[in-house]
Amino acid sequence: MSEEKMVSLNTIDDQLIKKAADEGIETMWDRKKAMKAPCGFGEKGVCCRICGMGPCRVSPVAGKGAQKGICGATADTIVARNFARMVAAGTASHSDHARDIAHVLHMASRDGNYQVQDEKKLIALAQEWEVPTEGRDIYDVAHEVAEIALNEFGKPFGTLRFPDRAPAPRRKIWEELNIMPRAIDREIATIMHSTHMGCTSDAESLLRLSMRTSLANGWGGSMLGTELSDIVFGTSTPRMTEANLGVLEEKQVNILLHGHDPCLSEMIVAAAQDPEMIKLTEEVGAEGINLAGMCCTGNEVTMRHGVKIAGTFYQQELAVLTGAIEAVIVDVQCIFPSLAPITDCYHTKFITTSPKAKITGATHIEFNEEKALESAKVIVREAIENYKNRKQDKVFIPQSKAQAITGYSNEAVIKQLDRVVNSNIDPQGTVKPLADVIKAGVLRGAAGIVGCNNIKTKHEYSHIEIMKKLIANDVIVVTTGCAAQAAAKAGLLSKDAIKLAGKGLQAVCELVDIPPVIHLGSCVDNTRIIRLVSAVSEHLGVDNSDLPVVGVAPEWMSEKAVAIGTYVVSSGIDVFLGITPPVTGSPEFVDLLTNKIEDMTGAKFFIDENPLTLADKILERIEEKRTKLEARL
Ligand code: SF4
Ligand code: WCC
Ligand code: FE2
Repeated sequence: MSEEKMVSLNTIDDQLIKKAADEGIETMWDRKKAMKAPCGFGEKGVCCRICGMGPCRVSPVAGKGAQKGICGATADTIVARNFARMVAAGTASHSDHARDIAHVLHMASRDGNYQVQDEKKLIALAQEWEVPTEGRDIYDVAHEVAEIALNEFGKPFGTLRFPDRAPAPRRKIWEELNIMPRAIDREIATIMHSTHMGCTSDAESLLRLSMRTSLANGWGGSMLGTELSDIVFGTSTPRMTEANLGVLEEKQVNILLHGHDPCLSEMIVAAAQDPEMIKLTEEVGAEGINLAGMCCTGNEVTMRHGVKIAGTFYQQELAVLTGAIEAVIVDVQCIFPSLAPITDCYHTKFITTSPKAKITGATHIEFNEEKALESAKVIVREAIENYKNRKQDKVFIPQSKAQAITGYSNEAVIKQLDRVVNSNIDPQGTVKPLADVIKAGVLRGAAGIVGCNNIKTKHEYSHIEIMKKLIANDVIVVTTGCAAQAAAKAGLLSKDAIKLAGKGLQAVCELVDIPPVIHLGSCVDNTRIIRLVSAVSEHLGVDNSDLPVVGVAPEWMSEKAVAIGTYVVSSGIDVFLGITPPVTGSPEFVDLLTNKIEDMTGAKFFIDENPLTLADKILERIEEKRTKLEARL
């Protein structure tokens, strides 16, 4: 197959798609074909279904069809409302995930399934929130911190706590724009209210509401997700792993962990090491239990345990097509409902575990946090017992995998940086070395490349092309989500990739002993990126928008990504999108996102579906920001 025709960068994917065709199994590519051309109205964001008088589809091109909805809403209103609702949904998803982790911290106990793994981080957070720690049992502190965290969702008065962590100039901007986020749930509810029929019609107001809600995600729900996960499950340290479908094992029980919530996957990791489970594995004649992760659950467990990465979002069906998976265990988010019919074609069990994500045709075994390990063992047992049903003639495990280093928390990054600190002169434990090399121009800048896969592009082509181009031009890359897994599969998370970097980045990687593309975790962990950027800004005494740093979502698809992009821009960092969001029906809203928002936040969105020219624009913008920074320092 010629390279352009391949669905992804990986030839193995095309082999598996062919296997699907041979076996008469439908995949997302078949459904994409059946979908034909997407609806032009939906694509431009000008379809409104908000009230029962609709749906109203307005024509973005003047003179052709209806210009206004029945209530008089214009294309600008409809586009802005739809965008705001995407931000609300994304914020809800990340934040509700964090809420579950807060509950788990609240139930943590010394002899329970969930314990405090990072006491230092807990104490630091307790002190930040003025919770007494002296002479107290660590679990009392944990429970009080968890309660405060839970109150961040619905407190009736005041604003959120974490925005206090942002650099002072940034907080001032948020205050002036009146976008300092209040309680997390409140911001989501306000958007749902304001976008109800007959409320806000002004596009700029809708954007400001979206910004405030997105900040309740980035400096609220998501940040809680990261912080509390580190406290309960441990703050990650670098570890070696492998990535791509070749990590599946022919003679072991393969369990695919897919979704987002580490409360479940942490327990599955523990259950898989349980002597009772190991014994059962021997009884069924398997040589062991092989866990493999996908999407953010995959990121969470690879960060903390080095669990291998099976693949990214778009490979979820392909993983099943290997015929070698005993169970796909899912929690929430980014799970295709098609996994039910596709697993039916094999012996694979598809097990849903969350009441928030029940899927027709799946086996639902509800995960009970109160009896977490027991619950996880029931699920793992299902997988082990299913090993005997594997149909050898249907198995095809592609022999493709790459080495990767995962698990860089900000703490781990700073520890690496300490290697180059002369402790006679400078204190350890700061971002100074990073700020110094950016200031000096050894590194031209930094990019956070994050987000999903999207069938609208050749999978992973954009991620990898952009990453390669940036590192070759001395821009260090940090990555999360499925972009991180794409990088892992392409070998960019290994030190072997240092040779692909420019001279400056090469020198930094050698000295600090890191790969040129650094895995910072799951999608909620994008908050690690904004904190790292903020730490560098504070160190240099500037605002985030003065730094030569960018966010990039080359292949985004989820509403969560829209919320992330909006909080990143609201945090003063430009965002480059490789997929056009459904906003083009409103030239006014496009102008707000790609131009006017810069007057408000110092950053804006760039949209370009060609990864090569998108990468050029990123480099250009980084140089522009450098000039601005040099003038300031
Ligand atoms: Fe149509 Fe207005 Fe109702 Fe939307 S809110 S469906 S534009 S009448
Ligand atoms: Ni985050 Fe995107 Fe992956 Fe899902 S797991 S597909 S939101 S990047
Ligand atoms: Fe995710």
